[in-house]
Amino acid sequence: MDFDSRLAALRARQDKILSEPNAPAFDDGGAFVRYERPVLTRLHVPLEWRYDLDPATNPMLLERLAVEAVFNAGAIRFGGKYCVVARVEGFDRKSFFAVAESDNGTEGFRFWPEPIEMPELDDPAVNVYDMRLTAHEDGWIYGLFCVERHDPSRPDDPTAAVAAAGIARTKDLVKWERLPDLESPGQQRNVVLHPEFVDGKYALYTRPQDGFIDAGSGGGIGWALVDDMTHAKVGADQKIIDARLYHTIKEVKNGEGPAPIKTPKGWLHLAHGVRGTASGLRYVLYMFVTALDDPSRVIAAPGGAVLVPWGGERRGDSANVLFANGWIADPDGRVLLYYASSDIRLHVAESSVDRLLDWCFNTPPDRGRTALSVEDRLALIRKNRR
Ligand code: M1P
Repeated sequence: MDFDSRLAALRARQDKILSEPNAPAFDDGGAFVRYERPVLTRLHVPLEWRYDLDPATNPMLLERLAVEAVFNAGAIRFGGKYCVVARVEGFDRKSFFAVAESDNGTEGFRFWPEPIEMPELDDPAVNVYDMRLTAHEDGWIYGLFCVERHDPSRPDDPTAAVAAAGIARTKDLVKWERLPDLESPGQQRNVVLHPEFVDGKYALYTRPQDGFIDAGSGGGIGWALVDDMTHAKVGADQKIIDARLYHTIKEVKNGEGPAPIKTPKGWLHLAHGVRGTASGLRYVLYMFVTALDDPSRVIAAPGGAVLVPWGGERRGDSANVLFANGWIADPDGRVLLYYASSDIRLHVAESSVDRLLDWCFNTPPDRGRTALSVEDRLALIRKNRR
């Protein structure tokens, strides 16, 4: 195939993908309704980002900077559009951030012309990913994300990494002011900024961890107040507000998803829980609600997951993973959740604040033992048989 025919074929395939409609699928769980197609994949990434389109320097039109995955996206309503800041990962394993927008939030996502140029610190990160966006009441949009570096204490081990929380802020999603990384006594990932001041301070959901992958003694989702986001610092006294627990969906680790949504009945949270299986770690999504007068106090903790990887979602770069760090609540109460499957593609699922509150307050909690779980199920069956 010559250059022009190959380019025409690539453009035709991408135009088709970008214009495909998306529709809700039937979902027997009902808390969220998944949409049929992913909203972003590697094939949505503009050709200009991947190919040298000059026939003189790339006569065979080979892909020069291939992209493997588009996933784990922060989300925000901005300029009348539904915007996500996606994690885009090249074949070189380096991730970067890129904004894509849609008119209705469920289809037609298109990347802005260029990826985000995130300023570096004096100690540059080797990789950055999983941005949580928070429109804070101080007027800034904050992006908190994982920064990964080679572990300086183990220079001879090429697999040794350390994770910290990177912090940047913006007014337009284009120009970002990079702030110092969160100072923390241990490693951190999945750090999220609460959208309001609490006792006059910034409030962070944290995820203390001993190792790069292992939470170790890190007990779960933590909480800490911070005076100043331009020099954010947490101590070892982060309060664990949602603990890891034996024989639950969050036995190995957990982490806050997007910034919580404020509702009349409390702050709605979405998080991921991880357990070990014979085929590796399994990531599912779960929810909880915290009090309006104290966002660190859990007032509803439905048992189990709200979404688990199923069907084709199980296939990807890291199989059996659902991960979410972005959602958008519309003024009419509609909630769009942007969740990624198996570290490779981004999907959308729809719900509403009322539906999620119903699910959170009326799903029985995990009472910790199989006998109690049978008790709950029998109560349900017998109520239905009356
Ligand atoms: O591969 C699954 C996820 O693993 C990490 O998340 P966590 O530390 O919460 O387990 C992150 O690398 C995340 O990006 C990835 O999706």
